Amino acid sequence: EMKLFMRWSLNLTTKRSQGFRLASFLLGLLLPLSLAGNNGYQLWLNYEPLASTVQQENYKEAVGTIFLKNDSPTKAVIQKELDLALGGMLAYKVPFSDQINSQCKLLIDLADSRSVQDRIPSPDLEKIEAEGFLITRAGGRLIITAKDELGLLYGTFRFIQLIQRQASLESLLVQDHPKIKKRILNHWDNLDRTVERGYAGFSIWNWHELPEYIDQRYIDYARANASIGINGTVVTNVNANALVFREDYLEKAAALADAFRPYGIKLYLTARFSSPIEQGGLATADPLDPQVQEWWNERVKEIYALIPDFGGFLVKANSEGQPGPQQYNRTHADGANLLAKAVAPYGGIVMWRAFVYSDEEPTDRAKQAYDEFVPLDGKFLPNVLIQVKNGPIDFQPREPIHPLFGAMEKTPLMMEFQITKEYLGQGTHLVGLANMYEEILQTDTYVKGEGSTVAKLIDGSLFKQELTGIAGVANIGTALNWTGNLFGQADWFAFGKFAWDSEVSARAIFGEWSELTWGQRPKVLGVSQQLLSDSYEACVQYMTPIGLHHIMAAGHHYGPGPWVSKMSRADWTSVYYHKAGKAGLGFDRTASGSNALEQYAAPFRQQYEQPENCPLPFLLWFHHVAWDEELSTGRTLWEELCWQYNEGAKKAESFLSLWSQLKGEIDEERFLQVQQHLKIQAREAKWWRDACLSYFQTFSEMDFPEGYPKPAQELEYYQKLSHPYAPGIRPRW
Ligand code: GCW
Repeated sequence: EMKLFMRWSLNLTTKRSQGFRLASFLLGLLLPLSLAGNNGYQLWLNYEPLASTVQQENYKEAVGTIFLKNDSPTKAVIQKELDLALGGMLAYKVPFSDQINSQCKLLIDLADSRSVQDRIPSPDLEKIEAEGFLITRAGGRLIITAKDELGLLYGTFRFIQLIQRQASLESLLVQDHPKIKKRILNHWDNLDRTVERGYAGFSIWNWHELPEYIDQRYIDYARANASIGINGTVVTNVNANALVFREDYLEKAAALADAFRPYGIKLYLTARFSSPIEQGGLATADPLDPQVQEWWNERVKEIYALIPDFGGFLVKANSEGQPGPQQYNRTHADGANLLAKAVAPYGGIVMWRAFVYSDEEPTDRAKQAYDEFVPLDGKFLPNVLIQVKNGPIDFQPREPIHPLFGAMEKTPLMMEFQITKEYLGQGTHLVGLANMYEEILQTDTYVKGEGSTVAKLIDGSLFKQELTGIAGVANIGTALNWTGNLFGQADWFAFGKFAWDSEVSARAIFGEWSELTWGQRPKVLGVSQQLLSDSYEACVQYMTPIGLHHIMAAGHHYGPGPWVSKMSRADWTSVYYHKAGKAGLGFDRTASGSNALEQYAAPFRQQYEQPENCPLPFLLWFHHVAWDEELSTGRTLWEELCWQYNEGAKKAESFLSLWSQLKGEIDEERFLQVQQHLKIQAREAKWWRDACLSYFQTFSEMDFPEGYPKPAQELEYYQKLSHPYAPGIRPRW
């Protein structure tokens, strides 16, 4: 009911009247927006002057003097942000007042204050939720109110965004709140400033100069995150370093936490499970050992003395060589509860990752996390969340949902998405990830009947869970524009939007990001949105169509490597996953194969069980299919593979021409950033196509169908390419 009301009121209020649109369009022609330099540093907080002075005047009048009692750090940043935003967009040095006078047209105050209670009926105020806000009009004034300061900050950012998008402020009514409690970025940042799977330069955390030197980046990072509702950050890599628990490093972490606090962003750290040995000099890290427990309790006490609102720990244990409780014959629950117990008195949480698989285990890697964790359901303390990657393997371009979603009714599961594009073109490809997030979130697990979507599981509504969370592995670095690839900003933005509301649509996000980033330029908006909407599918097509997965080059994961067959463990090779042979291609995960499918609910299973009915995007994920088998498209598997790879490569090419139309329409700097990357993307898409088709052809032994270009080089050429310094891997690898 609430939702309906919200949707309706948003529609009503952000819709611009025809006249208003026409006027701004005409004015836009007369006064072209400044095409001055813009390196992308401002992100979507792009407060460049509005094109029309008439509009500027209208907004100035609507705002007047702002009533705001600047009596807390968060209110101080609210004032600062408004000053910056309105100063930029309206060229207006906005006056603030801590008394309501006749000039005050915008009131910003908490819902329990007189100023608000006198003006808004209490039933309306009661409906406001934690961290949520109400923007409304009463007695000729605009009011932004909330039950907590964070809600006020979020409401203010929303208000600023309405002006950025040039929405009408008449009859304004927006009521909103986040549906997920812990909305967290995960930085895979090492203390030496390298970033694992980072493609945007080095880590923005300058540990060496902390705690004294507070880089403006930390503040701008906090602003950007708060503007989309992110309320937590794990600043260290899950492949963790125990050094962070040394006193000097904790002081550095505390300085970051201080910088983030006014923006409502809590700091979290990764906990290396063997820290009691490495930092504490103990002989063991056994979770049931009293000395080990004591060591953690002491660390936690020390941390909270420095960071009173410390969020808690994120842990990768017994996974890819990381230490963990299983070394001591203890379970993941024993490990998680050790830390959970330590932080519980302070309100902290533990996010324990389910990304585990063992090379000693003969079963399909896709099944292992489920096998490991489902028996532990009910054994975790209430402040533990299990953090689960969206799919069962590892952030592949496309994966079905992880079978753990819906399988642990007594344990809150957190979604882990990757924002950095380790397997989706890394720094150079434009891929609108919101489509992938949406696909995953809207997938039905069927565990409580039809409509049991992942979105509903994650926001706690499916199993009526109180503690809810979502994490995104950040794509942020020291690059001038933060994300290296400028459109990577849209992925960061999208993550925040889904974290706020897991039911939002990718389409809406693309529109919103584009408007906030480029301003009201219809042609630019059209191109930006089209690129964002079409690029995910294109990338899947030129990398891993029809359900292929894990066929990238080894180690750095840059580029194709379907031939990878010799690694220290079989489940790191490509051949383990595609199983190409003379008979066909694909991984049989039905009852005749690994039966990974059995881990899903029956109605889910039924969709994929029969190769004839299995949706094409997941065919080779679940089935081994003969090369000459005719598919639902009327093409044989081999023809379909050729078709998909060529489609993808063609689309990548078309992205470049589409974008090139914008020359002169936006600032040269951002235009070139995007154009140059799109050139690389188009070339790399062909590389993927040619390398993969040449390789698979050695098994299909079939000719390329009529009309497709032959690979530019022999297979051997692609196999020999080497990129020893491709970014994103830790030096010690
Ligand atoms: O995607 C893989 C990456 C590793 C990463 C691991 C994980 C942090 O290749 O670099 O390690 O997943 O998620 O733990």
